[in-house]
Formats: sequence, C-alpha cells, structure tokens
Amino acid sequence: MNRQTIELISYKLCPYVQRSVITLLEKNIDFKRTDIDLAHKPDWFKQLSPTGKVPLLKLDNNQTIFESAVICEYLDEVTVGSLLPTSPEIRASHRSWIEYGSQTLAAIGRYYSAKDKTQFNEAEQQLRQRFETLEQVIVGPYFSGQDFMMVDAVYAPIFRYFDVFGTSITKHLFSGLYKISTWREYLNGRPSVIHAVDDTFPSALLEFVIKKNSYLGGLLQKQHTISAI
Ligand SMILES: N[C@@H](CCC(=O)N[C@@H](CS)C(=O)NCC(=O)O)C(=O)O
Repeated sequence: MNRQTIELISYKLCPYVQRSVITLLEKNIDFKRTDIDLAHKPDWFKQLSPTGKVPLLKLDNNQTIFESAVICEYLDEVTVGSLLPTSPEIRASHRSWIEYGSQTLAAIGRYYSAKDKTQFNEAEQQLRQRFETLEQVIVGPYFSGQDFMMVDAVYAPIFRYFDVFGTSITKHLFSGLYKISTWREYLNGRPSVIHAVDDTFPSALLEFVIKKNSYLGGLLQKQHTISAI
C-alpha cells in the first residue's frame, strides 16, 4: 500500500504505538512517524486527538483514527492479507487476547511504579499469574502457530519491557514458561518488532523507570551502577 502521507503520531516509549508500528511494517505500509513529548503536548495534537493519547493515525484526507486496536484493525482491513484469523470464533478469541494484552500493560505499569518491596512483590505475582495463564493458550512458536498475527504485534512490546529490565531482575516472572520463552525469541527476531523502536529505546526506558523512584527503579539503578563500574 502506497500512502506516503499516512502519519502516525507517536511517543518513543509507548507500547500502544509499537503495536501500530509493527502492524504498519508487517503490512508494508509507507508512513511517517511523528514523535511528540507527552509531557508537553503540542497544541496541534490537542486539537486533533479527542483522548490526548497516542497513537493517533492521520490519514491523507486529514481524517484521524485513535485507539491502537482500532488503528491496527483499520490498517489490516485496507491492505492485502490479514493478521486476524478468518473464523469469526477464532478472530473473536484473538481480540480477547489482545484485550488481555492491554490489561497486562496496565499490570506492567503497576510493576514498574510499585513504591516498596511489598507492592512490588504483589505486582510481580499478578504479572506472573497473567503469564502463566498465557502460557496455557499459546500454540507456538507464535501465539497461534507458525504465522505472525495481530495478537503477536500486541505482545512484542509487552515482552520488550523485560528484555530491557534484564533477566536477573525478571527471571521469577518467566521461569518454566517455555512457550513464552520461545515466543519471545521469535518476536525479537522479527524485523517489524526490531524496527518498532530506535536504538535509544532501552536507555530511555531505564531512565523513565529510574526517575519514578519506584522499587524497580532502585533495582535497575543499582544494577546499572554495578555494571558501569
Ligand atoms: N487505549 C489507548 C491507550 C493509549 C495510551 O495510553 N497512550 C499513552 C502513552 S503509552 C498516552 O498517550 N498517554 C498520554 C495521556 O494519557 O495523557 C490505545 O490503545 O491507543
């Protein structure tokens, strides 16, 4: 699809943006990415976005589409092939797991924002339960088998957090979850997933979490101080 003027208004660290970028790349859509600073939203963005959130897709007729799940489905519909299954039941099931992915992002927010060890352990346990549940439904190597689907685009940014936080801190979350482990490897080898962020993403994410003064921020700071010595 050759829509030179399609524009994705984005924020560097946003996992919802990443799922949209992965979909754009998987579907070979030309697009322009415009990153904004969410702490200082430009006036033009406030006027365009009903929710004030990214991603926001601006089409060449100036129409805008918001909400990442809707953006991904739109991109899928207007291009050849589909990242959603053909059977209505299985398609609905993928949408359910996409929603589960969005709820998991909220749980990740609680994990990296937890202020003390007790809150952190609780958030870690909740995340672990989510991943155990997911482990039961994955076919492998991708979510539903050999083909990369929209649901895979949703989980790649989820797992990227833990790649950045590192295995020594996050090993309790994934130990013994072999299907997830293989899934992560496949996702990390996918060009669309690799190119959904730039090289500065890991350091920017670490800085973001460390600045939160959270329990995880403290662990990350210690880990990086030690590795810098
Ligand atoms: N449900 C939305 C969530 C998007 C979202 O939460 N975006 C965050 C950045 S990751 C945002 O724009 N936050 C700015 C704000 O809430 O003011 C979607 O799927 O697009």
